[in-house]
Amino acid sequence: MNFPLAGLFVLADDDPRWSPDPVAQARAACAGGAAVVQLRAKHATDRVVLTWAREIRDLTREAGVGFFVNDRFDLALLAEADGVHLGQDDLAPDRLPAEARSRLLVGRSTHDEAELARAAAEPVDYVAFGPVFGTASKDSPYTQRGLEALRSAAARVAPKPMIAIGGVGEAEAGAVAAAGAAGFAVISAVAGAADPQAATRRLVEAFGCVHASGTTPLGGSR
Ligand code: 3NM
Repeated sequence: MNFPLAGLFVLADDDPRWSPDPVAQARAACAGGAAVVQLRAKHATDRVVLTWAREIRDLTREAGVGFFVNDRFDLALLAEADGVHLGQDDLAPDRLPAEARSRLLVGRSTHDEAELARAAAEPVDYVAFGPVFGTASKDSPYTQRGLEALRSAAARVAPKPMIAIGGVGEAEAGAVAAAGAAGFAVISAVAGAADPQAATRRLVEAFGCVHASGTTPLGGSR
């Protein structure tokens, strides 16, 4: 597996508000040129999540797209995902068992200065920061952080890649790239789009245009 920890991360989300299910979201993301798909399942049973994860593993592998499972290293291992994305309420990255640490890349969510400082020192491969523009897709206690906070967050965790999250759409992608994010993660901009594949492609283009003209995204591969 070789993919950048940069560019567009599409969260395949199981909230019932979305009409495509997570596997359909992931399929559209792959066809539209996403770098990474993250399965974010907050509603389904483990058994269903593992079935989705295995299907998404197959189609991301086929497309050369990275695959992360949110929150759960055990399901990530069982599905042979590339990585696990850990929120602040999940296990701390240094508590993962050795097998998970050797087989999985690790992403970490952050929302404030203290979490950024910890994440910079943690054994993680990329850091997400948000909500940059606020979000309606998650019950978040945090106010919108804004582009200046994103810029200093990216500098704070460098050389780890910074992934912006929260309210990022086609109109915001260029500004997020200009603020120094290596990539960005979305739910509603793809899951809520009339045509998720076309929306993915437009997001990739909107972000890539800025990087092509200047900054190089920090990337990782394994
Ligand atoms: N995490 P949308 S915001 C899953 O700030 C998630 O940590 C966030 O969805 C954070 O692209 C968020 O629809 C939801 O705003 C992102």
